[in-house]
Amino acid sequence: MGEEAYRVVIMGCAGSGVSTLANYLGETLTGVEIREITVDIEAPCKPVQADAIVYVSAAYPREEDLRAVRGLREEGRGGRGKPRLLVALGRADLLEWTPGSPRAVSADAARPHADSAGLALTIGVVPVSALLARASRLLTMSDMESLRRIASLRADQGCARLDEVWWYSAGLFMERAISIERSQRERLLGLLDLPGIGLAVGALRDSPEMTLDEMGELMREASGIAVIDTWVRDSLWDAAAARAGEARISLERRIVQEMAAGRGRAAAGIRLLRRSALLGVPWAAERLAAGAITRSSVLEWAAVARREAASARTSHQAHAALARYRHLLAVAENLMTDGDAA
Ligand SMILES: Nc1nc2c(ncn2[C@@H]2O[C@H](COP(=O)(O)OP(=O)(O)OP(=O)(O)O)[C@@H](O)[C@H]2O)c(=O)[nH]1
Ligand SMILES: [Mg+2]
Repeated sequence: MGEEAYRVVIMGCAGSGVSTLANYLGETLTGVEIREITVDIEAPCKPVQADAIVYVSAAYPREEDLRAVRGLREEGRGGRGKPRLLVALGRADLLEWTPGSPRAVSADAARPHADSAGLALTIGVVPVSALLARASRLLTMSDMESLRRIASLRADQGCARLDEVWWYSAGLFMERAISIERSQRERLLGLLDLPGIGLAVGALRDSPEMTLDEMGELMREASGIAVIDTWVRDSLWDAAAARAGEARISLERRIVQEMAAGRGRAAAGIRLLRRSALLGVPWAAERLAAGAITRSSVLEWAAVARREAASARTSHQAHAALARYRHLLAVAENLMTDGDAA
């Protein structure tokens, strides 16, 4: 098939949370190249080749952030094959966090910060905590055990507040949270940071029966990552649809040439055209769902795409969803001819 890999670029100034988001995407997307770019304070950014770019901004965008986002948008005006851009406000869990109010730990709570960053950058900004998004997948039973142990400390005394002195710094947590092993203190800080630990402990004090899956769900919800997940997948679908369109055009050209060379070769050409339905979806259809790809699963995805097109809020979204719909119908037709693919 000779397809180039799909590429998602994560960009931002040093320390803004680029690697954590890139790691999350690397762990959740297969068959996609994830590339990190650190914005140089001195030099202007070079053009970026990607199917999608997530720019990670600081809460108070710096001159470098403004320059980089402006540059990416100007590049995006360059017509065909333009990369799409989403701006995220990274490390959102830290923004509204105070030790006594664990409930405020969520990307949603950081929305006003994202809005004011968006005003400075003149583009919509999505608050996200890539750390909590990763944690939602990486937490283990023994992490839950440690969190339960911390939660049970004050709950035993009938006091479900989070005013222990260790909530004030990672150093204090390392020094004072001695009800769990030192290595576990270190692991929890790396995995959740203090706001995330506070959120988990608060949740366990409210619901001691909470399961690991439920904790993962809570972290995912608090992380605000769903917006980025959906946006990146939509961008990759758009890229897949665009590549399928291009592949189809070049195949049609070949078929015309073959037909001109003799009718006997036309049938082979038609087979090639049918196969072209699959050319543009090496990433999407095969990897979106676990398990076998059958005609009925492809038709189900097509129905979802059609519904998305009908409820799209922008013409771009509607166009992308329709492209997916047509594409999946073509894939289903191919499966009908060749039998269900395993
Ligand atoms: N609380 C919290 N910490 C985060 C989050 N994302 C990253 N961090 C922490 O912030 C620090 C920097 O994060 P990185 O993801 O390494 O950021 P980066 O932009 O790649 O940084 P450099 O490669 O050093 O320029 C690390 O200590 C991360 O654990 C987040 O969403 N929440
Ligand atoms: Mg990094």
